[in-house]
Amino acid sequence: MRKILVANRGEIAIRVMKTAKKMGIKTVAVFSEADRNAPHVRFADEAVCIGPPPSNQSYLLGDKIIEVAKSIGADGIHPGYGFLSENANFAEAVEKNGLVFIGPKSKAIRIMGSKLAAKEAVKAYDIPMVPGVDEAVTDVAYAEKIAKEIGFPVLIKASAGGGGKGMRIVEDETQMAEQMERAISEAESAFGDGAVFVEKYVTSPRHIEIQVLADTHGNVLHFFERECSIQRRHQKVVEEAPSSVLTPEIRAKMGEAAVNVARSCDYVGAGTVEFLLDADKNFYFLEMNTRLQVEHPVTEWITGVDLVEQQIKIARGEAVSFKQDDLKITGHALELRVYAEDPLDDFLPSIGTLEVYQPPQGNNIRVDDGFEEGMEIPIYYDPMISKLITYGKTRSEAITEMIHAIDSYKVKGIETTLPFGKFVCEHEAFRSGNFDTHFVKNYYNKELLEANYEEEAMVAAKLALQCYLKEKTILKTPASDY
Ligand code: MV4
Repeated sequence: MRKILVANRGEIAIRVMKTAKKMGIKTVAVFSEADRNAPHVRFADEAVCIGPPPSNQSYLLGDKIIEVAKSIGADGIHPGYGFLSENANFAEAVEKNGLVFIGPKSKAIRIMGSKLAAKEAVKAYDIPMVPGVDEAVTDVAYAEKIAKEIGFPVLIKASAGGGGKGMRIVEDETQMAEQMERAISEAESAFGDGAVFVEKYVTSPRHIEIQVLADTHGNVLHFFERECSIQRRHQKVVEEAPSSVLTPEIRAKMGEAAVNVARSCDYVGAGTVEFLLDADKNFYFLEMNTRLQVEHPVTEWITGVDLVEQQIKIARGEAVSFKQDDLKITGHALELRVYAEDPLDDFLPSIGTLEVYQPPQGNNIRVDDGFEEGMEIPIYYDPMISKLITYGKTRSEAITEMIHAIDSYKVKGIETTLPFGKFVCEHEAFRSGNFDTHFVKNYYNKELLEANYEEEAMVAAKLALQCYLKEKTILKTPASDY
């Protein structure tokens, strides 16, 4: 593979190109008119404009991107995450045009894109799943019967769903008919597929996912877990590896289950298997994400493996050169997603120009970003401006490092979720590891953040006063006192 086109923008486009360059592979960026001056465009060896700012007129135009790739002589396409990354038709079209899709085969994307198909595929393996039905349900009476068997509360989920869309909690049987109707119509309008199913609702789960890598020679390895329970309205905020609650035994069992999920769909490349962990540490398979995930850097840091490099090698047909037993967890890594959102104003998008933008630096800090000082944040895309990743020998060291990194991250011109990240890192429930997916809802409100600001303002005022008093005594020396 001599030249890779990256069908994405922002931090992930740069992240992929960095590894391609390291491997001596040429890079091609595609960009919308809004991104003409974006860093990912300048970072690439070549760049091609593919259309107007809205993603459905640029970054989502699969056929156009394939045409660009062919005309510029690229042999592979890396989709990053989001956009076309989990579009089975795109993956198929790339291959049909004689190019390599740096990701799984379209078959695996299709199976895992449907939760019901995924459940069906993993049946041949012994994978723990939440009690419930594994077929589409349309009949309210049948749904009620199932719910009574497994016990309320239950959750209605859309088969084609993702990111919490099309999910409905049902507390008791009086709500079943109404919630079924809503879930089905929501699923139909959001995904064009009204298939829903019913599961026992796990009330206080942790969201733990396992990174896997599968090559075309039958090797499937796992790279341990990422803990992603700290999320707000299905948007992850802080991720870490390893999880503070897994024992080596559970970790090994989850890893083995994840490898089997990958085998069940003949997976190739990097993928992530999502699990719920209940309060008694039982784990259940939820779904598989058939892409490189936003939070992959925490796994890279604790394992020392460049996952993009592995993706490219696998796409070239190479076998993964190490064995499961070669992989070890070393230290602890945290990732904070920095969004252009105002945590004091219900996380509304904060639009504007990055008048000051100075990310922190240090041995235990990694910042993956796609912005520079002076740039405007385009309104057309995801509001994530960067990922702040820190490392420590222990979890506590990684947290301390994160707080320092947040403090030295200078951003002016827009509001960001950096102060919110600090709030999480300073919170007792986070520090003790005693939290679940309800952390933000249970513990966060803007008054607490405002109190933090006031405290900081007080410390700053006291320091200023100390300085002033000290200087005053210096100024009182006889020479200047006339
Ligand atoms: C669940 C659940 C509780 N019980 N399934 C949310 C998105 C999708 N990936 C699955 N999700 C959930 N499925 C059962 N049977 C709770 C969630 C859930 C959740 C999962 C992971 C991370 C954050 C979450 C926030 C709310 C609900």
